[in-house]
Amino acid sequence: MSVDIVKNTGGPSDQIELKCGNSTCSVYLFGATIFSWKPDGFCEKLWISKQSAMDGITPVRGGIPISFPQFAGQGTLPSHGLVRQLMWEVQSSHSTDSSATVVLMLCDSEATRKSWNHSFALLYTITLSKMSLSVSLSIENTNKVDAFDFTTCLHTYFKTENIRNCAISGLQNLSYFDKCKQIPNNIQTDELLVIDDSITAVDCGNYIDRTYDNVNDDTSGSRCVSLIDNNKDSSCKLNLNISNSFINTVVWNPWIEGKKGSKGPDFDDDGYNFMVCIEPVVSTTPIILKPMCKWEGTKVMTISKL
Ligand code: TA6
Repeated sequence: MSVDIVKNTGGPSDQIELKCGNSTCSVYLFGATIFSWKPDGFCEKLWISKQSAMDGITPVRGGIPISFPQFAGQGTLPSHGLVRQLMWEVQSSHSTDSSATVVLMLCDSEATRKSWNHSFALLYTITLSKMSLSVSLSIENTNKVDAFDFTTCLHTYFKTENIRNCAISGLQNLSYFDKCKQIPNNIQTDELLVIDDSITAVDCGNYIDRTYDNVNDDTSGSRCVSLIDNNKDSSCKLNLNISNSFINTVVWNPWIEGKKGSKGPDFDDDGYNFMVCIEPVVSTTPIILKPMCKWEGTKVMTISKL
């Protein structure tokens, strides 16, 4: 198993290559954005827009960008906060017989304090095993006096051959805020969420943008949401084990109009066919982090054949 740093890649930054047997995972230091995950025997599992600027300034459109200290437009900062467009550093790396791990780090700087005047240290631990990819975000308030609050997200874009042939399980009976229609307190009655042409786009143009409230399973400390991909070439089941510290799950697909043309110049016009975002999020109730305290959220993605 190995962890390599590849310099001058032509992408937005140097990148980290994790290898575990025939499974691979690639990460840009820019935004600590994981942009490729190819588990042994499967095709690429993360979607990247062909229009993504990759200029080291604009957040990568696809993969797994990180939102912090603000989820989406819930505040005065740019959409999804500050850290998906900053350069992270490698803090450490190691490998064992069955996994390869890199820990990336980002602390506050003069630039971040100009927009958000707080002290923080983020550690992002990425571990590739043969059939799984684990990501863990630790957020520390490094100020000895002041608390801060934050929202956050691991904005995961999954790739599929055709979204119409996919289903998402693990959301039944959960309440959700419908961000497209701005309607709170909906309940998902269906066991499976299928994203297809049967629901027409609503006014805001987004087809589906739901923020689910999770029901904590106190016995295990986590919950499972699954993406079942019934396509021929991308066929698989992806189990997402998400720690309860992420109090929300977001499902997003902009569909035809949501990110077309000037609404999303870095989003392929036909991209909605090939992606869905399933995101562990803290959105509805910000976390208040006391001085010198830490918060941690983890997602383990495990793949299997259908
Ligand atoms: O997580 C879903 C969401 O907040 C959507 O509302 C949508 O706007 C999306 O993220 C993308 O945001 P971005 O700032 O990357 O265009």
